[in-house]
Amino acid sequence: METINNYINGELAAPVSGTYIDNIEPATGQVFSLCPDSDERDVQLAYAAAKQAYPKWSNTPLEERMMLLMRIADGIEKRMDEFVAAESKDNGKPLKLARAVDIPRAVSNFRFYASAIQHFASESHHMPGVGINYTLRQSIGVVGCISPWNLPIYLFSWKIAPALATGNCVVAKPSEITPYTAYLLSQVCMDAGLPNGVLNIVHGLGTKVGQAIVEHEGIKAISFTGGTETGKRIAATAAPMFKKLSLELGGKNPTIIFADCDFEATVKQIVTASFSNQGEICLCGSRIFVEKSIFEKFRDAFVARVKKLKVGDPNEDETNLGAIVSLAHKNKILSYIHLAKEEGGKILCGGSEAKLSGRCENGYFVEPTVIEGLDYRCRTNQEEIFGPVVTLTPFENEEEALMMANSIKYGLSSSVWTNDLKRAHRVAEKIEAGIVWINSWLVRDLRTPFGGVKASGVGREGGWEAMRFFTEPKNVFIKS
Ligand code: TXE
Repeated sequence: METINNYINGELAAPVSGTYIDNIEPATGQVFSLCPDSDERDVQLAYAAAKQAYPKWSNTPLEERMMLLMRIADGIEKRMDEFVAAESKDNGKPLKLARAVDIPRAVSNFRFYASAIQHFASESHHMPGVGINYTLRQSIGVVGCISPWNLPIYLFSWKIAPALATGNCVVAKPSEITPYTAYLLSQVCMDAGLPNGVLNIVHGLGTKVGQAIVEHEGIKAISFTGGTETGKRIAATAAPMFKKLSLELGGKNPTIIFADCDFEATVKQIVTASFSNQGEICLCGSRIFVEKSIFEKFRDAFVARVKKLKVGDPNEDETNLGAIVSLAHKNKILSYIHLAKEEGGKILCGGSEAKLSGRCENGYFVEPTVIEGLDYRCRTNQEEIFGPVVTLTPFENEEEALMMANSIKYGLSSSVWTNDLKRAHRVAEKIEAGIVWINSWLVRDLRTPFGGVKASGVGREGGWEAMRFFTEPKNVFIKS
């Protein structure tokens, strides 16, 4: 069985404890590799290596940093098949999704920030007759990057790439549930010639490794993506230590469909927006609000399409939904379907786990589930399920749609479907979310700010936002 190792000071290393956690393939329920069960001792080694590497790395010419990040991107691309297979095996997502989305986006994360550092500018403010202020944007030092299991290498690289580009050294922790592609990344970094200690990857549990990173006095900034409860815990630890924090947390995103939408195209895209990656994307739309005049027509067309989705072996081409990431998460999703029934919801399709045969007979699969008849205030409609479960709710008019959409503690993303341009702008302005897609979903422009409001987090990733997060502004005034 393959054993994953930490990547510390440029080398692969066993955890100090010598113990490992089973890494399970969710499609089969079988252990396929072992993940280090690291602890604060490994974090300390990683920190020491990062601290030592920092003076040189932060003074490395931008062009050299750029070349190294480009080489990492090339290295992932060269091993595309391996990354795709590992991402799918670790997470349960269809192989074709990992090939179309996760791995290409990880490659472009490195390329984007490699190029961005060449163009990152800082401001100057002239005070006529008095002097000039200019702002230095300097790297922070050693920073921590902690990422989740739903888009493993894609989100991991989205943090690491801007942190390294801006001259920081990194102690990073991928999710213990999906560690494999981060392990492949450490091999790619070694091949690319990334100097020792610049990036360190410590595998293990959130409560041990994650907590140790957050608590470490020398780690000055934390970029985290994961659950809202974990985010709260991290903030409670890091805020009194005055660490810089970027928290990308959960979502319960509204999809608002007006009667004047392009009906067929909308139905098709909403199926994708609801069930991609088994609904395990923080940006998936899980509360679908439909204008009353087309509610029945939409419901029937939507459910007919959802019923055609195939839950299957992630390795098969015709599979639309693969496995749920873990047994615990599958049980959590099923418990919410149970709750929806108790709350008076009517299951229009799905509603239980999917039983597969052969290789996947012990895997964790859930049918895509559509529920109607629930009050927008009930728990099913207010709490993050993070699986292939959506609710349908009719609305009378724009005001009601907005009221229901905003009636929630989360505010990550949203989508609005209409051909009325004025209404699209109006609704986009009033919706309480960090991202609004109009007649589209999951379109990514790496230059734009990404993140949520309310319980969906603080801070932004993407583009210049991430470059600003990973640098400290220092104003210098020169008297004229
Ligand atoms: O995530 P965790 P979990 C949501 C989703 C899911 C719920 C819980 O609703 O059901 O969160 O998922 C590390 N200090 N999202 O429990 O625990 C952990 O090891 C520092 C939304 O699996 O938040 C992992 O690397 N780190 C989300 C990372 O945090 C800690 C994606 C995320 O795991 C830690 C995933 C601690 N005390 C789940 N405890 C999104 N926004 O995309 C854990 N970790």
